Amino acid sequence: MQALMKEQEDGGLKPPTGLEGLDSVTLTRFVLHGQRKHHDASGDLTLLLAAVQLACKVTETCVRRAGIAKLYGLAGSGNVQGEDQKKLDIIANDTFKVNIESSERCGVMVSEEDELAIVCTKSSIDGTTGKYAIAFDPLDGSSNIDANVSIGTIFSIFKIDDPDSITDAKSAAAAISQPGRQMVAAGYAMYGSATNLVISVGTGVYGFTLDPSLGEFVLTHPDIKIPSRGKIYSVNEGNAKNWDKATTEYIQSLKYPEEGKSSYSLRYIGSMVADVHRTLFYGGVFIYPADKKSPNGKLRLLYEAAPMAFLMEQAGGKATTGKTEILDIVPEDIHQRVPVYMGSSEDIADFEALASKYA
Ligand code: AHM
Ligand code: MG
Repeated sequence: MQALMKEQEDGGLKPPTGLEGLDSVTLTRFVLHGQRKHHDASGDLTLLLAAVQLACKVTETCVRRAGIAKLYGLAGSGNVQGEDQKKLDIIANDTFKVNIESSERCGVMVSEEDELAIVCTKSSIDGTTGKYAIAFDPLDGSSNIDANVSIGTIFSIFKIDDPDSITDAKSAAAAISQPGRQMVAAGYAMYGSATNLVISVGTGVYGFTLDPSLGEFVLTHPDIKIPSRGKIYSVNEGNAKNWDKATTEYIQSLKYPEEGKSSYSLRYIGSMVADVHRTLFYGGVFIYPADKKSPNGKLRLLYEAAPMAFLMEQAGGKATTGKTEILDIVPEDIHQRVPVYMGSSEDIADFEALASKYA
């Protein structure tokens, strides 16, 4: 009885004394625990996160079986960015859309794969519009799919001020066009050698690993903090001839440091999820700059740059475009691109000092 009372006091996050070795904090329990701490919480965010979690599990199953089930290769269509869609891109997109709609807690969805913002159907129980908006890249790192290299899903969740004002794609886009600082949750799933789900609801960053035997995400990395300085830089150096002066000089300084300092190592996977995941754990910088060919860079604000910037800041790191903090940008377009420089606070501060020299 005493053990049970102890568990109730802790909201279910700490196991009764003596039983710690047997305890697993699942993502579901973690989110419910957070909800219980907010007595006025309706449970809507919990239901939405449960839908996202399930969509991640379904997508990871498809990714793991892709070779066997013949899911590699192009689907024969293109998306709004003019990029070829892979079969898995479409499966992942449909999986996220159907699960999020079914939660009935979301009013607006924005996907990398859909040109327009989507208005979700109203609740079948009380006819209300969900008060959350979600933006997602259902399968990031598409160029790595067929080579079985780590890929992932990225998402950001916002609260909508006036859900009843959403009637069409335009009002849906307006409702989700909020700066990243107003995000209520962000996260990513990485389908790698293990499947991780890393999430923040604005109170630190928590990493879960899918236990395939249980089918549950289990807390493995509580309160992730990025080292304040790292030894790795991550950028597509093949674009170097088109970089601006600040980026060129910064990368040069990492490769040819002053006497007595060690040069940085280069690691570039080409899946943002995997490159940012490594940066969170090992420190250093992840960069996708603007260049002469892509004046705003490649990565999309709402469902790539902003959610990752949110996680970086929550973990003690920084994220900037070189001119402004990524989380301060108010989106002008749901598929807007921004230059990205994110990672360890001291490393990004070094870059910002250089960028201000060329501003
Ligand atoms: P995608 O959403 O079509 O997969 O594109 C985004 C990806 C990121 O994961 C990654 O950081 C970047 O594109 C890699 O681009 P590049 O191949 O130009 O280096
Ligand atoms: Mg993508």
